[in-house]
Amino acid sequence: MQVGIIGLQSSGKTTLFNALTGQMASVGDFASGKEANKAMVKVPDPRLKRLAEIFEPDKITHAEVQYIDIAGMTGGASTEKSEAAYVAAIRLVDELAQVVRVFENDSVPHPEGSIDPVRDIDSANSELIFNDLIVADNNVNRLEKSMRVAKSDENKKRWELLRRSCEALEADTFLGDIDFTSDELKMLSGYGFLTLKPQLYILNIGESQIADCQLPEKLEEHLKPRKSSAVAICAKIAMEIAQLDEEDRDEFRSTLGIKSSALDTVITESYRLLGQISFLTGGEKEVRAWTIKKGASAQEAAGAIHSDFQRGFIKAEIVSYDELDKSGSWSDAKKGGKLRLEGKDYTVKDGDVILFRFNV
Ligand SMILES: Nc1nc2c(ncn2[C@@H]2O[C@H](COP(=O)(O)OP(=O)(O)OP(=O)(O)O)[C@@H](O)[C@H]2O)c(=O)[nH]1
Ligand SMILES: [Mg+2]
Repeated sequence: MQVGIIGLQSSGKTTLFNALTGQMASVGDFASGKEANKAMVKVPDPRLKRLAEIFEPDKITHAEVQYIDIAGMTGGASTEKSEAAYVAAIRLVDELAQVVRVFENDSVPHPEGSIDPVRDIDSANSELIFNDLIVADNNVNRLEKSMRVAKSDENKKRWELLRRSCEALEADTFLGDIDFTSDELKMLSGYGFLTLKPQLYILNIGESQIADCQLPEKLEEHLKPRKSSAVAICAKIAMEIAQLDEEDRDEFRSTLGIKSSALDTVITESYRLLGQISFLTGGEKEVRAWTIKKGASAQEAAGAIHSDFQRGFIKAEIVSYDELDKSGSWSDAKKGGKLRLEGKDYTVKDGDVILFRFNV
């Protein structure tokens, strides 16, 4: 899973990137046109630690998320080249995290001269809409050309769908706000539309706002489209905490009244927005968390591990994490009747610990 960190100039993107990844990419200097910062992050999951006590494996493998800090959305200060590279990079991600400046800091000038989160969200979102409109419009034109030579039902359907998308975008509507059918979504999936991606707004609040962060009502109502949600984080403090030794982090957080780490907050919300859940596997070799779409079947979950598991799927032995935790071992869970045998159509739940039986 890839999350692209976007937002206006000096909103705190790189600071947030460092907070999430523990890296020390340089912040503060105008970074437009530079290479994107990229890092893989282990998804925190306390269940793995407990599973390791139970299975005593050689290694523990966390699910991973890649964060990409993409410089370039600058409200006018970018070059055409950096703009193109920027858009190409964000078309590939699964989800957008838009950093919105709420913090006041006189030594960091705001490109528009004042702090106004609603205006900034509007401005960043219009860039997304504008870029999608170009793509939709170009493809409408291309289809019209090819339909002059050969008319096909498929092309006609596609043309109508893209026309409808253009109209929506022209009316400032995110494509994610339109009730497309699953067939239509499939047809649209190849274009990398930015406004179709789930978006997490990260309100970058100041140090003095941590304890009592009331988001302005206007902002709440503004947090659309539907496939979006928002969290408030002080990126600067979160970055400082991420640089501390692990054992000091919790203490520092509780002194400041911060409930959970920036990474926990962002990842939990990212998973929820994307409709992702984790299932777990355990054995002598490895204890591991895997990411799948909510609603995935046991057979699809098997495919997340290996295509052989999916093809040769026979059945899945499943115990919920909570039951396994209580039982203390796989065999005790079995003795206690907590182990279930499920077929390929079983819908996997978050925290299911699964042993796949397969035959290839
Ligand atoms: N006071 C305060 N300053 C912050 C906060 N977050 C970021 N800053 C400061 O704002 C400046 C810009 O932060 P960056 O993380 O470089 O912002 P950016 O969005 O990556 O900027 P560009 O890549 O240049 O577009 C830095 O000096 C940060 O220290 C915050 O929560 N509070
Ligand atoms: Mg930056």
